[in-house]
Order: sequence, then structure tokens, then C-alpha cells
Amino acid sequence: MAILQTGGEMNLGNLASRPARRLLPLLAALALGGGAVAATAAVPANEPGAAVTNVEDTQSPNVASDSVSAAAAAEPSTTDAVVGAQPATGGYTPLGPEWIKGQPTDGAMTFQQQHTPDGHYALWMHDAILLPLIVAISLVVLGLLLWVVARYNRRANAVPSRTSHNTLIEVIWTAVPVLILVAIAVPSITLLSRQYRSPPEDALTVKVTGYQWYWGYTYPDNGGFEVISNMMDEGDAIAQGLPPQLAVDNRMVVPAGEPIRIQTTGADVIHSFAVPSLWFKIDAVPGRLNERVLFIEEPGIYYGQCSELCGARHAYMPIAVEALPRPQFNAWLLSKGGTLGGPEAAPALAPAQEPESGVEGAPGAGAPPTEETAPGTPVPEAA
Ligand SMILES: [Cu+2]
Repeated sequence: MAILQTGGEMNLGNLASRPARRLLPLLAALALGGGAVAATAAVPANEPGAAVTNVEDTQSPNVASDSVSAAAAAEPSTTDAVVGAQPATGGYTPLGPEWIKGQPTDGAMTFQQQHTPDGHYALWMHDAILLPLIVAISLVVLGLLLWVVARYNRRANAVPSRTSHNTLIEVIWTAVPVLILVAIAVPSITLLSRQYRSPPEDALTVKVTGYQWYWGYTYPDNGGFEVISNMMDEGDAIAQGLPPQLAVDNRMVVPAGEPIRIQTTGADVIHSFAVPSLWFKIDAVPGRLNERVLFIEEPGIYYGQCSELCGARHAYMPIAVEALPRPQFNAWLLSKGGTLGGPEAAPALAPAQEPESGVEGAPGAGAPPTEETAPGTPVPEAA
């Protein structure tokens, strides 16, 4: 309360005593406001955010089944349109510019439209909790300042009060900020934990490698091939109706409507794999493997950029994610010479080094087995 005591010698003490009756309703209103926000955060079931929270539980599986069933049932839907765009042979054709869903737009001020469950939740937290709080607090502080300037300047208030303590006001201006911080902490920690959930065991794995200055996308579950992705020439991009400096020659193709295990690493320096419209950013660090789950709700093209200053051409290694329904994704895998299988279909890795004991004549090899040392084993023919 040192501040308050100092304030007693200045006009602040006056503020705490004489017009306390006028100040109290204001602080009480603020306290109620904070409480209301706390309730909003604690019971998101009644808020728009609840619908968003449920997206993952209810809608996501629908999206997943939609993507697959649309191809089979040929229902009129967005996924069907993608199916229709493919040749009947089941081959792969890259999505056209009409499928761009995540990219920066001219004059925009807030977040890009979100296309993942985490993105919806984060956007809700920003729009429904943070922004209203910021506006309300700013207006209250501005109002208090103007009031003090007008009412308690030297001319209007020649004899300042010498009051230095007011327990009620002190309790209120301690409790209200605490309530506000709790209101923010609940959805904030929820979002944090959502972002660190582990992908399911059978999730498709895509390993993203940052290079100076391009990206490589490896599919270890599907034959282990790597797609190298460079920025497209500006003239070519414009000619194709794609955004210049964001379009790439080979996109990172993934299935929509299912969890994907994204692993990132750097081949040379630290890069960062970031796609704003997917609420996705994770560093790519040499010698480390970072991992996060990505769930894209619908087919489309989503643009991002390297977000860690990585050298001279850092600004020219864009990211283009192309999400496809499963059947089209499988067609793409095959067009790249990949396999459709899960981890068991991946080629067996060659042993890094032959064990010493297996090399004949090596110091650790030992004598060949005999009927005595290993009964039942076939004795090798004497050389
Ligand atoms: Cu980079």
C-alpha cells in the first residue's frame, strides 16, 4: 500500500475518501463486469464458443466420413466437387485457385478465417473474451482519468483530502483484476493444452524439413518419398491465378478431415513452419524433431510462410498446404510413387551398422556355434 500512502500526500488520497461514494458504484460495475466475463469463460456451454468446442467432437468425424463417403455416394457437396474435378481414372490434378481458402487479404486487420478446430476456439477466445475485455478496461481507465483531471485539478479542488486508506476500495481493486485474469486464464490454458494433444497412433505422418531456403515434405508411412517445394516464379503464379510469393511448385498435400502428425526439423538452421489459417506454427530445429497434430476440416489450399528468420532468402520460402479428400490424397500418393499402406507398409530400414559379432573374424565375433554351446542349432558346415 506504499503507493496509496504516497498518494495520500497527493490528490489520490482525496479520490479515495471524499468522492468514494461516487467512485464505488463505478468499481462495483467493473467488478460485476469482470464476474460476468468469468462466468462466460467458466461455462462456455452457453456461449458461442461451446459450439466451436464441439466442432472437434461432433463435426470433425462427420467431415472425415463426409470426405470418404462423398466420393462413394456421389452426394452434391464440396468434397464431391473435388471428386468431380478429378479424371475418372482416379488420377491426381492439383487444385485450382478457386480452392484457395487460407491466404492474407488486402486491408485485413484481424486473424485469417480459421479452418481447424483449434483455430475456431482461438478465434472465439480472441473475439468473445480478449477483445471485449481490452475495450472495456481501456474505456474504464480512460473515463477515470478524465474524471480525475476534470474534478480534482488544483482549481476545482483546492484543499486535497489527507485520507491514505480505504479498505473497501483496496479489496475491490485487488479482486477485480484477479477475476479478470482468471477469466482469461481458463480459456487460455484450455487452448494451450488443446494445441499440445498427441496425435492418435494411426495418424498419417508428414515430416516437414526446413532448408535454406525451401521446404521438404516426407511421407514416411507411404514409402518415405520426399517432395521438395520451392516458391513459384511470380510471373507463372500470376498467369495461373495463384498468389505471387505464396504459390509453390509442389504443395504439401495432405488428407482433409483426419488428424495428421506433423513432425518438423531443420536441415541447416532454425526455420518455422507456420500457416495462419490453420492455427499452426511450430519451429523446425536442426537435430530435433518437433511434433504437433494438424486437423484440416475441409479440402482447400492454405498458405503460410517460414516464420523464423533463417537467412537471406527467408522471405522466399512460402508454404502451400493442399488438403484433399482421402480418395484424391491416395491418388496423389500413387502419382508420386508412394504407397497407400500404414506404417507396416513402409520399407524396412537398412541396419545402420552390421553388429560386430555377426562379422566373421571380427574381434567380437567369437567361435561359431557347436552342438555343445547351442544345442539344437544346425552346426555350420566346416569350411
Ligand atoms: Cu526459413
